[in-house]
Amino acid sequence: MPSLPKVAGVNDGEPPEQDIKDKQDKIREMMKHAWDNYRQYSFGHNELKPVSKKEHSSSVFGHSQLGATIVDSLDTLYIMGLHKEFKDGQEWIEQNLDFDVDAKVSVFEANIRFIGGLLSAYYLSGQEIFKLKAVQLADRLLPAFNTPTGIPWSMVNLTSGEGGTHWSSNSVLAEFGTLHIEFVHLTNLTGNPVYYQKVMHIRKLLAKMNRPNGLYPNYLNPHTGSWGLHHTSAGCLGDSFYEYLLKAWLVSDKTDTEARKTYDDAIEAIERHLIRKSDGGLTFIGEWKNGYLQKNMGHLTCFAGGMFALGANGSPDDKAEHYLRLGAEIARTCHESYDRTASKLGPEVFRFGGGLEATPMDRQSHYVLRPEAIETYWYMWRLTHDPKYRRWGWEAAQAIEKHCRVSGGFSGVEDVTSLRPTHDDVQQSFFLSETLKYLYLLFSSDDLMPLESWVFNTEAHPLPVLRQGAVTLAGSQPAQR
Ligand code: DMJ
Repeated sequence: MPSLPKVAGVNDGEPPEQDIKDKQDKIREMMKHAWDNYRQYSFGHNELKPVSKKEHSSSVFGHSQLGATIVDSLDTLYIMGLHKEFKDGQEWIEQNLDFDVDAKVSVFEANIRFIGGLLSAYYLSGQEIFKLKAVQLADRLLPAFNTPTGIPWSMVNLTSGEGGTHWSSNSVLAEFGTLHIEFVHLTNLTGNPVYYQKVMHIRKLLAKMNRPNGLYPNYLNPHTGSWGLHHTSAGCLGDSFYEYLLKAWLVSDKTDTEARKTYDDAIEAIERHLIRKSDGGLTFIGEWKNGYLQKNMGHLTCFAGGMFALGANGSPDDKAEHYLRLGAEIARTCHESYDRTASKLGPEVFRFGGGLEATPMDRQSHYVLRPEAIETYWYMWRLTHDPKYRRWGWEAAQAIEKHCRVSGGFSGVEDVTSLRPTHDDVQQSFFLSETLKYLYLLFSSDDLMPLESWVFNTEAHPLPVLRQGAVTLAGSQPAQR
């Protein structure tokens, strides 16, 4: 891995070991506070309302009660050594988790939170129940792929198998493009080729399609197989599609070179059309709409700093240094989006141009406990050991503690520009699965979940690298349609 040039004073002055340990302990305590309150007020429901102290669920889970926070939290609890809490979660799953519910759920969310969470808990703990439940759920998602193109519906009813989309007739790139690493693992674990065939079919279909300006639009019609609006994003609606191209290569022990090539081509086009430098020198990733670049960057897009850095090693034409630097620049921009607000929390969307520099966008100044900036700090820390990433992560942790902590858990806030922001009364399950896990790992040594051995899915659930690729996949062919 290439290293960034050292700037005097930047890589010096790392805090003593005890200080790092204290920070890690503090993050574990935050996890316990989030979990204990969920346990007390909402156990078995999907999420918690930490101010009202009662259950919460969002439309992505349909009208189900599937314990999303339990499944999303298991591996974080395990990694943090919170074994009693892990056991409690495991018992709930053994006794209550039943996917035979008449509810239309998001295929993407079911995959990244539930299948990812269960597989990760299985690999960490070795408990068969998690594998069993992951396979049960995957089999209930399979009817979503019964479309004329094989591009899955966004939503599927877990009992009837009836499919549907969220709001238009299209499926979403970041949704049908974020199934690969979990599905490859499912085939590898079960020997059943069907999961692998489904995701390889999506890949093959995309490879045949025309890409306007080399870009992948965010919407694809699962009936006709044509693109919807020519909007491209490395954030909302696009993000984890790109992430999973890279991670498909990583999880295959770098044998899936087709995935790597597709990733390299995709980010080359993203860089050409979507990435710019602001007047003040901040590198940002905008949104491409019908040939125009909108100079807005979403909090979701902040994950891309980590992705560029993670993909640096193995990039073509000796561009490793370039991508590591690009990752560092995105990390800096996202840090600025936090640092320039009164609360020191980052807004949902921030703007550039016309004198604006990472300025919260109107009506988009909320913070919903998202992980992406911290995720990028963690990857940058692991890949460069520049102590500023630990500093930035700690700043974010302190701001979360100050503005989001309530007696009943942690809540998102309505306006990061306020010194006393109003709470939105939702403790998102990804706060426990991602935000706190990445913070904890930021203050751990590199041998806890080493990047050479684990690939984190887009919900921060670690899956092991399949050494020499997926051996049981050798005879698998793309699905016949
Ligand atoms: C998570 O559910 C996943 O990271 C997903 O890919 C997009 N964003 C949320 C958290 O912000």
